Amino acid sequence: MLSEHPSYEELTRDFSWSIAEKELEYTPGDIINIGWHCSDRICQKGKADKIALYYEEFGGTRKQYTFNDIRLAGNTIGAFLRSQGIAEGDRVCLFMDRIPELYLSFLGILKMGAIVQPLFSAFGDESLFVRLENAETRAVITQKKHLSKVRKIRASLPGLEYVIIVDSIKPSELKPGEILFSLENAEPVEKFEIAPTRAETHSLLHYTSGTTGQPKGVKHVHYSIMSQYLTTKWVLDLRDDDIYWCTADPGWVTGTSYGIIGPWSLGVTQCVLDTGFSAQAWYRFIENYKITVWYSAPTAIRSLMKAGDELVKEFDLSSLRHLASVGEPLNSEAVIWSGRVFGKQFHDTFWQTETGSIMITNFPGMKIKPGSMGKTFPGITGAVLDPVTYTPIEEPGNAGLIAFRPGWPAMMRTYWRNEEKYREKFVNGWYLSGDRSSIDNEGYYWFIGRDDDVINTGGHLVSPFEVESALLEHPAVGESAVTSKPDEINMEVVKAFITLKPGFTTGPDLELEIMNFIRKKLSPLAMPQAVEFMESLPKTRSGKIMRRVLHAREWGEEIGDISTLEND
Ligand code: 6R9
Repeated sequence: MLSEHPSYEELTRDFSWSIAEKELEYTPGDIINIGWHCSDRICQKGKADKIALYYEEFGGTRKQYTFNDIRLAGNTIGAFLRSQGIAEGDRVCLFMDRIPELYLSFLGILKMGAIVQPLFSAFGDESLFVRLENAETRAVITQKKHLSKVRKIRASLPGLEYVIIVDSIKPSELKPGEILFSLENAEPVEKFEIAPTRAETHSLLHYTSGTTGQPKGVKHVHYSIMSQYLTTKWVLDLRDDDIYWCTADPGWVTGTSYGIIGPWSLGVTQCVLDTGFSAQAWYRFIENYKITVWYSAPTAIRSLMKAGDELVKEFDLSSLRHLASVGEPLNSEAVIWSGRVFGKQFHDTFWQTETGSIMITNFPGMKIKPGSMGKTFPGITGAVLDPVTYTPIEEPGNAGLIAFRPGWPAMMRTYWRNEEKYREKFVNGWYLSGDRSSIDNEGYYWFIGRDDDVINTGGHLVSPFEVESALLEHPAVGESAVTSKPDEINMEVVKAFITLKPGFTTGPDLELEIMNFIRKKLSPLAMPQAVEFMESLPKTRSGKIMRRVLHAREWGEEIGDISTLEND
């Protein structure tokens, strides 16, 4: 079984990124464009009539697109944006559900040389506002159903010149400055002049949350395709006849690196299911499309486990050949369970918005150690560092900070207009991931936890700072502290601790009101699953709220040094 894959040693020996350059026929200095590589080039390789995308949505609508269809759609959208006056280097935000236009606009924006800024469509107006303001976004492409959120903030965003709506809206419903663009009614553009983007030309701006300050825009370049192409081929094991399903939304990096660029740069057919989670719907989708390679996340896998083994037996899932997971710790039970019910174990992969591509993984040809993330991808030098000296810990099994030597193609180039925060990520020539793990004597990484207060709920990062700031905007809230609490399915969920302003009284109504306030302003992910009203919050003598005291209490951990606590 294992012999059909090269061994880890073979892959790592003499590794060089020129392997990807050669396969993608790229010579350093040439024009390189992700949009072109994912569509035109595939057509030129004789796959114009191959299906690129099978799409299905909750209501049952199905659509399909060949590689020639996506090439044409990319041209048509690119030409439309150019005709409107959108220029190379402008930030164009995608604010849509997982409809085909999202994927096709992604190609179109890149083809005309602008920068894609994907944002999760469940974001509320506040989450949207801070990211559009920070990026000085010039255009938003959205759907009618999300338009009200854009309208609410538009007056405060003078740089936002274009709001483009891609689905059915009556021209009479449009407000000044809003433009209707229907791909179905547009004249397909056969010949399009691709922008002469180079390796280091800016391609994507993905926002990610840190512990402090506003979310940071992670800058990626067109050359990142080298990493995404090769990791998709070697780690996700995609082959020409595969039918691939990445369950991530392109509002997050997995949904772009491996939900668009990876599979399409290889000319592989992929499927998109635009629904929320439902075990039945997911199994039915795999059965109907005969999905062979499936890339998902631990929270989804745990939810499938909860739905039970019996349900699995109602579907024919024999098409599945390779399974992989990312985003949060994949517990060994989930790996073992998947081996039992699907006959295939999930292969864990570890990476970040900042790394742009998979860094640590269980390769198809490698022994899986359930509970471990696996080993570094060839060409990646990784280590766990001593948190004091920032030098590699040589002793196997000792915990340290996960760090990588920069230099792989998909590494972020900076944080958008925040060079200082970017520089803080490097010490002694190492890029600090912000996560902790140990490495065993065979080079396998064992995840321990994050090294900051960022909450990873169901694989999505939430900044406690962002939630705390939003809470303060509620009229009843005096002070707030946000941390996580354990959760069976999502590993952790957001919990808010609040003191009230004089004149307000605690109660379940207020608790619900506050939860909804955050859901609408930020997103359902950032919404606290619990609100605890307190007389006062634990603070240092200098008045800083001590989140870690609350965190330790929620998790039943030792509180540690609280000698600086003011109100103990
Ligand atoms: C791709 C993506 C990155 C953070 C990362 C870490 C956590 C990702 C993981 C994992 C344990 C894994 N994370 N993969 N934790 N095991 N296999 O998720 O990017 O949204 O930037 O999140 O997610 O904490 O630092 P991003």
